[in-house]
Amino acid sequence: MAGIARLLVAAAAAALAVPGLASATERTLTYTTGPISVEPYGVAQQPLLADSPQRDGYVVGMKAEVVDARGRVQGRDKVMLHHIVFAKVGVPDYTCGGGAQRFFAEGEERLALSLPEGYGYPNKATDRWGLLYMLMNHEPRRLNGYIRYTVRYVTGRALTPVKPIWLDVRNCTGPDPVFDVPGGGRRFSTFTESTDFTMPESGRLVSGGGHLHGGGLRAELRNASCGRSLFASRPTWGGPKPRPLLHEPGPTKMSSFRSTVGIPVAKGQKLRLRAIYENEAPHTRAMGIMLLFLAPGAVAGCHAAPPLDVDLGRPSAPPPFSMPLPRAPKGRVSKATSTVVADFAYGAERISLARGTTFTWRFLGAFQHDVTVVGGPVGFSAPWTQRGTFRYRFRKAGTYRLFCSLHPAKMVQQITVR
Ligand SMILES: [Cu+2]
Repeated sequence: MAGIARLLVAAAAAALAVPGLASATERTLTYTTGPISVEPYGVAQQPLLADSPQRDGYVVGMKAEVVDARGRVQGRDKVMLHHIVFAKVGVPDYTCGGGAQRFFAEGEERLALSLPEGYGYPNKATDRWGLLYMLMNHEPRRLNGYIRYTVRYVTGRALTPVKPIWLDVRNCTGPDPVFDVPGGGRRFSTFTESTDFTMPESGRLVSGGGHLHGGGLRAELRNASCGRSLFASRPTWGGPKPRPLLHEPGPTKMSSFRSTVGIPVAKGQKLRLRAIYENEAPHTRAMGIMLLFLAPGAVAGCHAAPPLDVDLGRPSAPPPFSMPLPRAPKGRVSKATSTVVADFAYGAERISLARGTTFTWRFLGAFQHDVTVVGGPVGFSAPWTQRGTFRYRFRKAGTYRLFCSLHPAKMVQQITVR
């Protein structure tokens, strides 16, 4: 009897729900890219045009993952999703301008997009999407994978439109917006990079989350004009550690917020993003990003933030970490003060220098490479490049372990400074 009553209630609810929403639907659309091939222990990155919904509507949620040919999700022990960034092509970015509006990204922390009820990112059937991926294969065999992304999409109903605000402490600096945390500080010392962005319009921030790399403590959002802290996105650590380690592991989750009311921010006010890292050890090629969604609307003056619905995870301080080189450097010890960076090898892998020496790397490969400290007294790195030189003056004695972050299993170097 109770079962039948429940069925009747469910049927009545369904009948009531249908007429009011005539043609309103939320669908989960799934798209898969063409095959992506990554060499053993290699890194692959490429921009692609990406399939997108073919009807006018609103994106209300999104997530992406790497799958194999049979559709099985490849976990972080197999492939590391450095990042996948989705952008609307031909639309200026909110903070950077240009011809691609960044509206969703996933990194190692796998932060899904999920807007609060009633809000949506407007999308037209004619809009074109692009994606930029950077994947790292953690296995000793070639990865043949695909990026599969799902879009929760609402049609037939007007939602409150949101705009994506991409804040990055190294914003608009190109495809690799990284900075180096030098390390060598006392215990509990921190290193901060920050950026300010002046709001060109008023509205309410209804969703947001951060992106940090290994060593990150928090990504903090402030309204600098009002002297108010708005939100701090905090990292959760843990998960499998693939061997050999090809990069310092990043957070497995970053806390994010949603708010139907939204955090009020007025035109002309300055949003400040601070990426705060621990500075006892070096953390090279670090990032500090926060993606926010703004529902434009009238706001004036300073207001307290409403209570936020926070998906917290299990935040903690980053675990102490010392990165070994993926393989031992080979060859006799060189006292030269320069070396070449060729395709898939540094000219000399073992180097000994006197303190105060300036060392030069000369790039001459057919592919991009870099120089990245993974451990040592000071963290520094060279940008990805194919040509030119990079110089560094070694002021601190000790052993520096370096690799090319794009070819970490092949290109290693150890520099001992006396
Ligand atoms: Cu390289």
